[in-house]
Amino acid sequence: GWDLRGLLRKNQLLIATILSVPLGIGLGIAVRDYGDLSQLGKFYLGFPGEILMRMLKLIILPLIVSSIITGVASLESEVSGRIGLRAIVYYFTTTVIAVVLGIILVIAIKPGGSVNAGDIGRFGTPQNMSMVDAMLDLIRNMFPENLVQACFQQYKTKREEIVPTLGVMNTTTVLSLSPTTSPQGDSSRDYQITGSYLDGINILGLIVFCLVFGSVIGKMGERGRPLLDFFDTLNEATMRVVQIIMCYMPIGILFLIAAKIISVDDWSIFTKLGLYMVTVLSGLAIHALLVLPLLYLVVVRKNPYAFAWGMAQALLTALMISSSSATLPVTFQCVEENNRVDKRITRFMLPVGATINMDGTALYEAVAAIFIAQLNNYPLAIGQIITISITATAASIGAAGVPNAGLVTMVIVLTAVGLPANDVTLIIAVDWLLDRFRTVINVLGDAYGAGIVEKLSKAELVRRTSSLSAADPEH
Ligand code: DAS
Repeated sequence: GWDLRGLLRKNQLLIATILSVPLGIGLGIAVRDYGDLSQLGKFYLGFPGEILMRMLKLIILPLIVSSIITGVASLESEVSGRIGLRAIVYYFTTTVIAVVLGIILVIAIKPGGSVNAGDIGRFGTPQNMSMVDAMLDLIRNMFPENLVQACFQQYKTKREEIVPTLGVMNTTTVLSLSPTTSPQGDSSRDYQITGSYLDGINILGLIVFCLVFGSVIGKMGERGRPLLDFFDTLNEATMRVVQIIMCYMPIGILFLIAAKIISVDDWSIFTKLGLYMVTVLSGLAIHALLVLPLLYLVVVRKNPYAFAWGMAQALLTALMISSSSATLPVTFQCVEENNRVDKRITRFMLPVGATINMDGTALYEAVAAIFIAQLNNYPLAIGQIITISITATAASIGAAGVPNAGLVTMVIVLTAVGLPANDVTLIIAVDWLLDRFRTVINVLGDAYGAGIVEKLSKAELVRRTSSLSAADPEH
C-alpha cells in the first residue's frame, strides 16, 4: 500500500505549494469582500510575496555566474573530440528549436491577451525603434562596459538620456554611475530609477561573459581546475540557497495570490492562465511527439516511438519527481538496458545533458516571458524576442536539473527584457505542474540525444573497439 506518511513527508513542500494557491485565493476574496482592510490589505497583504520575488532576484547573480560557468566548463572538459562536438550541436539545435516553437505558439495563441502593437509599451518606451538600432543595441548590451559594477551596484539612469532602447530595455547600457547634481543642484530630481524592473544587472552581458569565461576555463584543463572547483562549490551553495527560498515559496505564493485577487478585478486572468498552460503543454507535446522523434528517425532510421517507449520508466519518474538529475539513474538504465545505447556515449552525454540540455525548460521560459509581456500589454520588439530566445536558451543551460529550477532562472529572462518579475505570481501558482512536464521533455531530449550521437559516432566507436581489442586481444 501507499506509504502515505512517507509520501506526505517527502512532498510536504510540494503539497504546501499546491495548497497555497486556493488558500491565497480564499484569503484574497475574504479581505476584498468582507474585511474593511481592503485598502490596507492591498498594500500590505502583498508584502510577504514581494519578499519572495526579491529573494528570487537576489539569487540571480550567483545562479547565472556559477551555473553557466560550470555547465559550459564541464562541457568543454568533457568534450572528447568529435563525439563531444556532436553532443553540443545536438543540445544547441534541439534547445533552439524548442525556444522557437514556444515563441511561435505563444504569439499565435496569445494566452495573455492580444497586444495592440504600436502602443507605447507600458514602461513608456517608444515603439519606433528601427530594427537596425534594436539589433545594434542588442549586440552592444552583450558587452557591458564595466562587469564588476554591472553586477553589484544598483544603477540609476538618467531618464532623459536613456537611449529609447526598446529592444532590450532593461539591459540598456548604463549611461552614468555616480549621481551628478543637476544644474538645480538637486540630484534626486536628476535621476529616476526607471521602474522596479530595472534591476541594474546587465543580464545579457553577464550571460555572454559567463559562456565565454566558462569555455575558457574548461579548455584550461588541470590549470583551470581550482577555478572550476570554486564555481562548482559556488553553484552547490547557490542551489542550497534556492532550496531555502523554495521553503518560503508557499508563504510567498499565498500572499502574492491574495494580493493579486484584491487588485485584479477581471477574473479573466484565470482563463488567461489556463490558456498559458495549454500553450506550454502543447509546445512540449509537439516537441516530444514530433520534433525529437523526427530528428531521431532521420538520423538513426529506427522507430522513435519504440525508443520513447523504452524510456517510459524514466519519463514517469521525471513526471513524479520533476528533477532531471534525480531521474538520472533511471535514465541511464532505460537508455542502456532498454535502448541499448553504447555506454561510452551515455556516460558522457546523460549527466551533462541532464544539467545543460533542457528543451522543456527553454520552451517554457520563452513562453512564460512573452505571456507576461502580453499580460502587461507590452508589445515586444524583435530585439526583445531575440533577447528572450538567447536568455531562455542560456537560462536553460544554467538551470540545474532540480525542481523549480526553470522558475528561478525564468526571472533571469524577465529581467533581461525589462518585464516586471512580480507577475511571476501567476506562473508560480501553476509551476509545480508545468515543471513536471518540462522535466519529462528534458529527460526525453537527453535520451534521444544519446541515441542520435551514438549513431553519428559509429565510426569512432567501432575504431575504438577494434583498437582496444587489437591492443589486448582478450578484451
Ligand atoms: N525541474 C527541472 C528539471 O529537473 C526543469 C525545470 O525546472 O525547468 O529538469
